[in-house]
Amino acid sequence: MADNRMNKEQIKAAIVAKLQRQFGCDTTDATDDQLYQALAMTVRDEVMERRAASRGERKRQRAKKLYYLSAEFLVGRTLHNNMVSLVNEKEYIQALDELGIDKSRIFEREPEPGLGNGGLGRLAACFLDSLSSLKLPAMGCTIRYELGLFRQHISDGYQVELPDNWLENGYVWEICRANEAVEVRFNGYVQDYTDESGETKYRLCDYNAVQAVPYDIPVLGYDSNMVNMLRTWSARAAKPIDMKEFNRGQYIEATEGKELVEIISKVLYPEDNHEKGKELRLKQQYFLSSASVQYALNDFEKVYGPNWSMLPDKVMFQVNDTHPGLAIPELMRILIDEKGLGWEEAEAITRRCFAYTNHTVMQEALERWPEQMLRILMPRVYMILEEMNRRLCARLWEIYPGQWDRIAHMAILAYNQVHMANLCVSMSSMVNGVSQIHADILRRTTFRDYYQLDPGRFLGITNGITHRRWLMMSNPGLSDLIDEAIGEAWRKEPDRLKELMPFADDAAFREKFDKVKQANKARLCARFERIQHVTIDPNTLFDVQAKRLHEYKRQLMNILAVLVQYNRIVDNPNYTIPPRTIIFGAKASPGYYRAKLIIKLINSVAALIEKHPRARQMLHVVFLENYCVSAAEMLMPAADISEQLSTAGKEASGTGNMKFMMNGAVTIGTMDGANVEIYDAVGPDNIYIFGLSADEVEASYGTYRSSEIYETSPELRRVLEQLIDGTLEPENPRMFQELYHALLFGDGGGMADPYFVLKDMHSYVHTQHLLSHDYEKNHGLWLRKAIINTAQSGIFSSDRTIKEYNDKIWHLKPLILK
Ligand code: 26W
Repeated sequence: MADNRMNKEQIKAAIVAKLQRQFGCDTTDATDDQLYQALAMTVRDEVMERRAASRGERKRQRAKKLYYLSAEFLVGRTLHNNMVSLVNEKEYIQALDELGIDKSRIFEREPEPGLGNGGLGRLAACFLDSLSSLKLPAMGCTIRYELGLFRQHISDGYQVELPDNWLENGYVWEICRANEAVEVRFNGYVQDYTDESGETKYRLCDYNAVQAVPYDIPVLGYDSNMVNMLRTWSARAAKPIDMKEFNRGQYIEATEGKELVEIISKVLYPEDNHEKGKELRLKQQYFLSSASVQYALNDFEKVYGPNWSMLPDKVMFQVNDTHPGLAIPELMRILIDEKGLGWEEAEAITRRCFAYTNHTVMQEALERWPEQMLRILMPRVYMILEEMNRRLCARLWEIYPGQWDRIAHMAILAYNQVHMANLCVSMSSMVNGVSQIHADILRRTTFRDYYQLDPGRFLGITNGITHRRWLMMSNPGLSDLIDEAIGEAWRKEPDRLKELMPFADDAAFREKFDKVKQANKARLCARFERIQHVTIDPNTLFDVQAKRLHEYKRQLMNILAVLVQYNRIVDNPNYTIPPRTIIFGAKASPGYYRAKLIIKLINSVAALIEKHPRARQMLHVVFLENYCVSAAEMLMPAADISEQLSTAGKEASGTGNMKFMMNGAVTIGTMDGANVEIYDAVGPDNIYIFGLSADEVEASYGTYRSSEIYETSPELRRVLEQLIDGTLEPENPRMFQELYHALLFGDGGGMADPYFVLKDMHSYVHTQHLLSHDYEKNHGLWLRKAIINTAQSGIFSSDRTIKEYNDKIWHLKPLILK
């Protein structure tokens, strides 16, 4: 690419100039925040210059554009990442050094936009990074939540939620595009009328209008001039405030309406994999869908005019789970009501423009809205859904006459509910799962009826992560070592990490790899010291489970296995294990009582171990507060072991597993999600697999009795009893009774231990034992495993994932840029 990036001297001059002009100060008297702002503005200037170049080119080349619609985009911090993408990171770092500025301290001043809960949102952010790096024209669309996912504080072992006011001090990376605001209409009623040509048309009357104001965040591709935008929509009252009332002295009344409207983009819902059917959430979903589709059509019309039949050749919408699924009827509505197309024509266009990704098979996460709610909130969209459903059911009736149950199961509207997954599956050109096992389950179970009708539309595209953020940026030590061994080509072609394979047997390389890991562990220890005032011994095995807290992810199994080890140590003075630090990072949804209790349990077990002089030499449990993207960036490079314990068949893919692997952690896990692909990539000697397979889980539902395990295993019985006998909380022995009960008896008619914690426990403890043994007995061989994990991680780059989406679904052409 054109070498138009700044050198060290230019960077220094630019930073000094920004400090002077923005804040009237210099490097000696600037605060850390001012230094951050000055540096960020300098980098932003470089990014925006490239933006100007790529924007014009997309239009000139009449390139097809992807809209990646997602209720969440967990982008993380941007400054350092942009330095990496500009490829003059080293010049920046040197410039900062020479100006006497501590780079890590400055990076930490950047607020992290927490616009997502977990995997789904982080995936969207990795995808945008890859789209830009591959020069594919795209726009991410989401909501500019004023409050992101809550900040987690641990107090007395309990999770406490604090607001995440990330916009409080302004956000350098966003640009308000007020001129591209659109109006989203809620409520009202539908009126039919006859147009000039005598046709019946529909319009919405007496609606409530909300302004959707876009704020764009640029996403720069690696070593390229390509910039795509992440568009975040903010809700604003259509008319600012009622001035007449204001003048009459009714100050409060005049602002009331405004607050009601602007609440739409106020807060991100913190439920992950659990749907509660809240009206405000539905409003958010339609707000995002409508604003994004309106913008896409405006943008199309500017270049191609009202040639709507061309739309599928120029515009594609990827629906990231069902949350933005109302974009489908919204496109139909605009094409029919506003652009004058007939139903058939609009439907054919719409089908070709949409594709849908499913991210979960958890029943409680499948979105269903009460029909009544849609009828009131978005009456015209509801009418369109009714007509879609009528046509769908008529077609199904032809194929399956008399099969009411099957048709109801496939319908968009059934039993007074809108079934979002059926809407997305029935109206999309392609439907994909996010790992091979997940796609199989979708075909065989979740969407079985649809699959039988039309198997060609169902795909599995295994998730990926951007190796730029998750290796190059977060693990510079390892990245440099890789360069030294195999050159730099892997940075653009991550599959070439494979060239590291011979180095797995090279003693000198192993030693250097070990040194890097050790340094990363020391870096993490320093962070714990500084932020949580916890001292960790870096010379222990770092065993990490970091992900949202959910019963199916089985953090409970992990902590109960720790308790098993504790008992063995306490019971037998000769029992030893290689010293381990077990690190948990997990946020629980604020309303998910049991998940929060598991956090408390983890902290209680941690405290119990601390009290035992010998146990604490071998086991140290620590809870990393407020797990988020920037915490993950420190955590992944420091891990020796990656815990991926989900009940087989439940984790759609997992992406944390890939980040750990890429940074040379060895996985202990079930054959679930993308663990299966990791297993295929590294081979059985370089991963620790345990537990039931997905098929075995499926087959065990009717017959599994956790109480049998309780009766036959004294060791497991003991840890279960410790949940209720005061061992953990002498003041309140009943504290964990609910967990005990759920494992042994089930709740509210449900089965006992529905996630097979006790069933898999034996296999898990045994496999941990083998792992400990391997780690201790032959460290060289352990390093070999770790290196092979990094070497085989190239296929998990999201560049590979995006290429697959593009080949099979989107068919975008890379822009040709200088
Ligand atoms: C409506 C409530 C709700 C909220 C979030 C339902 C479902 C979700 C998400 C789909 C949950 C999620 O983040 N799923 C994760 O998606 C990742 C990216 O594909 C996968 O790697 C994870 O396995 C999956 O749990």
